[in-house]
Amino acid sequence: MKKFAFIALAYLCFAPVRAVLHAQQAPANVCPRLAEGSAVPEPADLRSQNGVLKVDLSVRNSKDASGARYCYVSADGGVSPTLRLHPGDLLILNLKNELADPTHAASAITSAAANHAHMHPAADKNADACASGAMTITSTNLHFHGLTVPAVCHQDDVLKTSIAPGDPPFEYRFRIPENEPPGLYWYHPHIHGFSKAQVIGGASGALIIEGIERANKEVAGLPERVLVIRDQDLVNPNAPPSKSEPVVPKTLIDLDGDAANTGTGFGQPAKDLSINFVPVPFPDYPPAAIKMKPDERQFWRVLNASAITYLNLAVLFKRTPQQLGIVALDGVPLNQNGVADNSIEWRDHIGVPPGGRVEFIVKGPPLGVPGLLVTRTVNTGSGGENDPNRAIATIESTEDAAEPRSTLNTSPEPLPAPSVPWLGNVAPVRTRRLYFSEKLLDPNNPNSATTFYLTVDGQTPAAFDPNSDVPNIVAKQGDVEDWIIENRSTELHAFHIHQVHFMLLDWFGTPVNEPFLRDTINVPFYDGTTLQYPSVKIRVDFRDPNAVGTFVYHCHLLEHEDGGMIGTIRVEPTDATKPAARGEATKGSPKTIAEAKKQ
Ligand SMILES: [Cu+2]
Repeated sequence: MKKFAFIALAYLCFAPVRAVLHAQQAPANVCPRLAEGSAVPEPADLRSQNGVLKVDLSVRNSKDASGARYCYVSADGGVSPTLRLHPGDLLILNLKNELADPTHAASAITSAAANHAHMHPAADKNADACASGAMTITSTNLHFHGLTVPAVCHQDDVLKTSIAPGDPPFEYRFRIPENEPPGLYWYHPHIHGFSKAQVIGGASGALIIEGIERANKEVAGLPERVLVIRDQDLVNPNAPPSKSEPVVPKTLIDLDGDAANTGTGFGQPAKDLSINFVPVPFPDYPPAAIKMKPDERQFWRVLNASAITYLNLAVLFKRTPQQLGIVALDGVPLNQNGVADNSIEWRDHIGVPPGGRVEFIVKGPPLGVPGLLVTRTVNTGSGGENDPNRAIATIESTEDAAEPRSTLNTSPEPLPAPSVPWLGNVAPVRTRRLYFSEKLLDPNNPNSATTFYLTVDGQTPAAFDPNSDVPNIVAKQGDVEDWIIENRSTELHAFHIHQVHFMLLDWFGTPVNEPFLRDTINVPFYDGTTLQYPSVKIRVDFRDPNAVGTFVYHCHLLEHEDGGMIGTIRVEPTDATKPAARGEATKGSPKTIAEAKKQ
């Protein structure tokens, strides 16, 4: 559904102008994309050494016929590299903003060179990116999705941190907590009102906390493959659906150009997909190509970095779905509960919401049998976007297939047992209720602009106000809380909370008590027939001292987040975790930039 465009416009108008862009045409290859049908490349890897990963990244964009492209480029030219660190490692990431306004005429897009040479108005040198709060289409910042690092500037604050084009490189500097679960995390911009534009353009990358084979020895020694699935504006928006599809109702397009859910599993998707920047466009979905040795077992780490597209992944041999052995979701091994031993969930399809990750064991097809990675359709509700069935990549079995670059350790030392009781065994101190809702500007026109709300029950629905310092929720460090999140709209939403993970207790009235953690969960849509609005119940973990501070929860469909579906929570320290008293507790996880620099 369409976001309330003038909200974003309002931020543009009120945000201080901190840089004037110099007119210069961007080179076409600023953010390279591969040809349709290409072999799926591995993202570049940047690995920590001696406990430190120091990275210089520039975020860049350019514009071509199919829209604005964004990417991160490292000092050695790697595009949107995978950052690989171990628990306890220090990340020092210098981010240079080289963005230009893509909504401007093409001539206004600046090249990286122009940014370096000309974009330093005197006022910028003193602008404090930590306090700026300026959310514009050319400002940016980073969120380290899934990591339990403090929500403070230079670490994982997204409420005030805003880096303008022309600012000197901005330093992110924090230590990965010693107890961070090994798995797949990711980084992306979180600039309110403009996250969708940047992420759908391709601004995202994977971050891996190494050592998952220490959590689950079943994956020891397996070659690993990182697959980043992104969505992007349609390359062929005017094409009719492929003739090989069943006849489907005429596609409905809402005002912002998204295809409304057809409910058939087919028809024009709202967005195209790409896999490691190999586009797989509508209507023919020419698949990218993966080669594996016959019957080889690999460990696939899949990130749904889409701005609005849900995935429901399956691997087919001929047309038969194969069993995929899920080892971790949302960066956390399934057996992180300290109960299960080498637990693996075998499924023949896996739903992954925008922002979600899934890591699984997959077996390559036997020689001569064609394999296919697909996403099945996701029913997003009558108000949601169309996410049809489509191919993503062929899996060809061949003896001469190159091995992936990385292989997990063959003889891992097991991780220590968790130091806190399993979340499912902790009594919540309270239950809160929240709900998703939407409001049409013109209630009689389903295609009119929509505002998006995520409201604490009892409060008045209001689109997120980035200038408010009053949190929607105040919680206490050390506590565990149950949250019931209801969906009063006719489309699916993906609830995500920063800094912490949660356990799914109940999904649409069915107790599930999942014995593992997530950081993003689908909340089913209201179809007008049930007596109650659909809801999920989650148990949220505020025990980690790194989660102290003010941070956000929101819908991970970035169009919705940008349109107001976001709230703030302040987790207050207990006496034992107040900064002055923390001493030993803060070791290894600095709270301030000054503290980090001392380490
Ligand atoms: Cu949503």
